[in-house]
Amino acid sequence: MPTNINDRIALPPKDAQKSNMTCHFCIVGCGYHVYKWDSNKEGGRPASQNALGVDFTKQVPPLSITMTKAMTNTITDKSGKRWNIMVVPDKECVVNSGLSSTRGGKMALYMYAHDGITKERLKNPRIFRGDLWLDTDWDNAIALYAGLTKKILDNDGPNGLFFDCFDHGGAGGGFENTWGTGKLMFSALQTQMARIHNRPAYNSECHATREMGVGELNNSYEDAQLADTIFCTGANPYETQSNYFLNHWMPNLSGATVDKKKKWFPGETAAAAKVIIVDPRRTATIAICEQVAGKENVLHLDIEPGSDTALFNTLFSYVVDQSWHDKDFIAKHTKGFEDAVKTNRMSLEDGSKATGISVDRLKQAADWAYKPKASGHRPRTFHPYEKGIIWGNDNYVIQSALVSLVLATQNVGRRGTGVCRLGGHQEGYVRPPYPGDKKIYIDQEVINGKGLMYTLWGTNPFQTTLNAEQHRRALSRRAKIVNEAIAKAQGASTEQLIDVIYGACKNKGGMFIAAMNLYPTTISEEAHLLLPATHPGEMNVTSMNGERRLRLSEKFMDPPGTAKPDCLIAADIANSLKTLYLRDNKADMAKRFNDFDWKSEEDAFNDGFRRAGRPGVGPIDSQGGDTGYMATYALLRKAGNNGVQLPIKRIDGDKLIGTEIHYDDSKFDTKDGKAEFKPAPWNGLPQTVAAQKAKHKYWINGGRANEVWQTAYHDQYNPFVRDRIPMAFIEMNMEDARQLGVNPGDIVEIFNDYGSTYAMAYPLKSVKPGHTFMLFGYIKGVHGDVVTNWVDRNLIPYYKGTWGSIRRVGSVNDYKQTISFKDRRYA
Ligand SMILES: Nc1nc2c(c(=O)[nH]1)N[C@H]1C(S)=C(S)[C@@H](COP(=O)(O)OP(=O)(O)OC[C@H]3O[C@@H](n4cnc5c(=O)[nH]c(N)nc54)[C@H](O)[C@@H]3O)O[C@H]1N2
Ligand SMILES: Nc1nc2c(c(=O)[nH]1)N[C@H]1C(S)=C(S)[C@@H](COP(=O)(O)OP(=O)(O)OC[C@H]3O[C@@H](n4cnc5c(=O)[nH]c(N)nc54)[C@H](O)[C@@H]3O)O[C@H]1N2
Ligand code: SF4
Ligand SMILES: [Mo]
Repeated sequence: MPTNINDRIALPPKDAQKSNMTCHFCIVGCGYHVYKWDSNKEGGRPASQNALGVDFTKQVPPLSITMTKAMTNTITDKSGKRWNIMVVPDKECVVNSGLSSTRGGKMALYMYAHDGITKERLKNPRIFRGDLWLDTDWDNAIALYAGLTKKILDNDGPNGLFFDCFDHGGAGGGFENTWGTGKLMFSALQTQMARIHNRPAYNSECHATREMGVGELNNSYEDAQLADTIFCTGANPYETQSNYFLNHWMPNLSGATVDKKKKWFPGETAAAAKVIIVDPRRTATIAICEQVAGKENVLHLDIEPGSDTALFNTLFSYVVDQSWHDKDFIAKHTKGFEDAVKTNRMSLEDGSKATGISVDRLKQAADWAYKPKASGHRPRTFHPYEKGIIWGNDNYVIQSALVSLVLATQNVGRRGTGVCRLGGHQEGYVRPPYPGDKKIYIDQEVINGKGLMYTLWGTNPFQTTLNAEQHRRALSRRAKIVNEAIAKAQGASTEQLIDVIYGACKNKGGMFIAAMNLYPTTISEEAHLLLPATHPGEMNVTSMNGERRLRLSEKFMDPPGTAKPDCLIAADIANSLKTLYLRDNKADMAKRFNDFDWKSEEDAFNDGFRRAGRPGVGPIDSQGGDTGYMATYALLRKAGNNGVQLPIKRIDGDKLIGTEIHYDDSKFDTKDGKAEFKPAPWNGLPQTVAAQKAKHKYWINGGRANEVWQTAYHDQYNPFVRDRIPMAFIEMNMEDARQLGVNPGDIVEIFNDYGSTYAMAYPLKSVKPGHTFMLFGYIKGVHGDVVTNWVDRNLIPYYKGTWGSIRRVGSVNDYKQTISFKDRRYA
């Protein structure tokens, strides 16, 4: 009998297996160790008797080790053998130095256990036979998927095949999985009808900055420890990039890294960092900064929603007027400065009017960030940003304004500076080029009845897209047409079923929906085929974090049932299509599906990351270009949780040597190496959004909360999260709530011309009148339902910008009794 330990945490014995795992939730990519051992055994308390090497016979000093029940689990392998696992943060990892977070600390709990909270994981392919989900095997499922794909490809061409696919590789990222899916979509099927998991087209989150020659991940986490000022825009890093904030910003704000800074800045004066946070709402991050750095070192610029461009332009103009810009750098290494000075010009008074920030505070921000120091040196100001401006009021123009300000003050390429995305999830982009030359608004195509088959690969647009209600309803209508047809096809062979489905899609406006996922999720309400995927721990997977740190997370357990790595699912589909085309004697078509003969995810890694290379870096060969080919699984295993920062420069013995910071040679990613200023005119709110604002009283801001990971695909089964957040909460102003007759825990409807949704009211003192903040992407209550369909010129949405009306719907007694309505901003 396995020991079922509930009164204590079982310690790993000395001989427990140990492997490395990069946290598969946020971008930060904290290093963890996985211990795995026979569940009949337990390590002893003396240091000599447990694999952690910690002496538990005495009280362990405070904060010397983080270990909770959620960091443990008992799993069962394919043979029925039970194992205990423990997933604990790695002290030696430079990213997190032993810290965990409320998300990463739950990794063990979120590994598959047939009797655990993950028991709903997909174990086998499932097919929806008109009104019921039924299990099937891979041969049957792939025959249907590949057969229907071929029929569409042959009759309608590749653009009948729609994809909504991750660009990071699924949970934990994965160069293996982006490559597998990308090779299938782009070089094999050659469809242009693809969008990315978080936006309605195949495009970039950073068009402007890339065009300006400044890639978005250009420094190291250590630079946040070295900066004089951190100027953070549209992000809430305590809740969304937790250990980057705690392990790298905090020590600088508290003054702990001052001595280290002196080493970096000979002759320069150095003090604890100041921090400027640009966010219309007061966040937990701001509250914590004030505690650690003192209020006098924190400047919260609570700008009017969507007025970031005006702020950056005002600061830019003021800096130039004060002659604080770096004339030498501008002359030698940039172009377009004069144009930007003209177009972006904004006086302090106009800036103050547009942003709602007083002239004094605007000047104070400029002083902190750009005024030369007493020692005569230019301050080192780090400009991190994330979804508040990426999903802000015109992504392209905001980034143009921000990076122009950064270039004028040379706050990139020097240690302690950088203008960087804080990031979302782990990254793992490697794909053949997108086969189209224009961007296509896929959601609109779906709504307009285009396309015949839609594959949702590791995404959930039901909860996360813009204009989500209309999109969901269109999919639902179209899926039901297929259901009706399938239900009537009693006893049909796979070939016959393909004809039936094709007919329903082609002639009746139906759409066949397939999804590769870990769980059934809310997508299963409308999908027809579900294919079970694996996540880190169940496969080997490589990813990089927000400082381009590449690591290998090692497989240590079996996946549930017959679940497969996404890259191998892609290979199954491609190989099946190849066989079908060979059978048809279409050698030219069959050829497109060549080179998917991968036996393992390592083959996909070698084919993609190592051989084909990363876009923008060029083909990988030993002659130069990128040197990613050096990164073998074997070397990455050796490199452990500290991995290597891309791009790799060389190998010393068996050590991969990487790159800490970009542009330290002032050579930027443009043809002539000069960074390019971009004009960024301030235009106010887009028409579509302004129209909602004119009609509806409340700004419906949306975003994340510390304890919830994305669409809550794991969290929804965890009482720790679900009991606290049974449905999406909406923070609102106390007085607004009073006027609406709304009490904490009441259900409210939020609505505008685009849709309507429900949320649980969460009135707070710290929320401004007329403002709200709703948890995004949740299982119950979808913020995207009231997000407009507006996109910028590159089809980037403005998720953060929508206005709506609110009315009280009712109240749920349970919520009132069991949920705390305290402010998450540390008081
Ligand atoms: N706990 C947790 N962490 C996560 C995630 C998660 O689901 N849960 N998801 C990960 C992913 S994929 C991502 S992309 C990141 C996102 O990370 P963040 O961007 O930090 O998170 P958000 O909460 O989406 O938005 C940040 C802030 O933008 C502000 N904002 C809204 N409008 C404006 C505006 O007009 N101007 C400015 N300056 N700010 C504005 C909001 O008030 C909000 O505080 O988080 C990652 N980390
Ligand atoms: N209103 C509003 N909408 C937003 C945003 C916002 O701020 N506001 N933010 C946007 C952003 S930044 C993001 S990142 C998106 C997130 O939107 P999505 O990417 O759609 O959401 P996720 O929950 O990250 O993951 C999607 C699905 O992948 C599955 N999954 C997890 N790991 C794997 C894997 O390894 N393989 C496979 N096949 N499946 C896997 C999960 O079960 C889940 O169903 O939402 C976007 N939408
Ligand atoms: S900060 Fe991010 S990467 Fe680190 S443990 Fe938390 S969720 Fe994981
Ligand atoms: Mo994201």
